[in-house]
Amino acid sequence: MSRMTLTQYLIEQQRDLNQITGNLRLLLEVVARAVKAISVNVGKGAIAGVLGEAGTDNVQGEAQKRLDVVANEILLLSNEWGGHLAAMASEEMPLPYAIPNRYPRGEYLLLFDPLDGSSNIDVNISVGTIFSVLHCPEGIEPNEKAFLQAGTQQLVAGYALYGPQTILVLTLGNGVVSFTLDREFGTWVLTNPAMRIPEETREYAINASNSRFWDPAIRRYIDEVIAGREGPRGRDFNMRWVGSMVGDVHRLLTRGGIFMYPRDKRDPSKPGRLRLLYEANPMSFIIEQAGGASSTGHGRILEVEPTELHQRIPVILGSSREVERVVRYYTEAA
Ligand code: AHM
Ligand code: MG
Repeated sequence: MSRMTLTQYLIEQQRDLNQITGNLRLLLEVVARAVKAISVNVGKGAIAGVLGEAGTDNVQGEAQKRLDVVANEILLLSNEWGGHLAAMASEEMPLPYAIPNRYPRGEYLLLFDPLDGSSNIDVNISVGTIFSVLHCPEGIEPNEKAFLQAGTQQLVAGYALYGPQTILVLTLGNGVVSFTLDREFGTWVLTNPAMRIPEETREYAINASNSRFWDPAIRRYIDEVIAGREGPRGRDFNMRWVGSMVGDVHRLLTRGGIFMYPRDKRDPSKPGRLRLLYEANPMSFIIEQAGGASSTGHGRILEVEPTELHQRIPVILGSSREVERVVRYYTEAA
């Protein structure tokens, strides 16, 4: 097996392929180091006293877990002093975090969901970190507005999955690669140089307890896959739902499938559960770079022009043929 490390990979991407700038490379090194620290905390769990509720709510009114707060702090403190960033935005903070004046200000914006799958923390099921890097337009104050860029503008997207192995999946816009953390040496080792989503799939992921709120197109798709061999699809499907988007997306990248957190009619102010800027966009960038597709049901997620930092969006992503089918059902229903 290749022993190429993340550092070597990033240097190659900068020096030989001109895919990233030196500053972006250093920024990614810092993010990868922060992720390692989060992984250590996740792994210690009760020993480090990081399980349970933090006793606070985030801007979306969700109860924060201790590890949500710890992971957010780790990302902020690791990244604020390097000089590569203009500001950071997080699921756990109402407003962007401007780089303190005592540090130099750089040209990039970092967005993250510090700990995705929070409801799985206390039950020892895989959780992760999702992140995205944007350019901060010159002369623009790095306030909320600076972050409101379509997903197509992302320079880098990635996620870490804290599972039996700690894995870092990354796209710089030229395919998707993944690294496994060698816990003995503390290095990220390239373990998949070209992740591709299989086109054909027999697996789907959706929280079916919401089915009474779904759009007709989603109902039709799910009814058909559940009907299996006897139904219009003519084959049996299998269902999986980790409850951590990172875990579900990683399964799609490994063996194909479709993941949906669609629009539902519960609360018109929340058109979907997942957040556009630090969940849907980075994951959509990765999925598309791996040959898959990602849609709201009505259009490509990456082309949505954001209006709010914590905006929510319906998400349908995975193997392209399945995603296209759901989109077709939406068109037919209209
Ligand atoms: P979080 O960032 O607060 O953890 O919320 C996002 C998570 C996703 O990881 C996952 O796909 C979804 O919420 C699970 O939702 P549900 O609890 O409805 O199954
Ligand atoms: Mg999340």
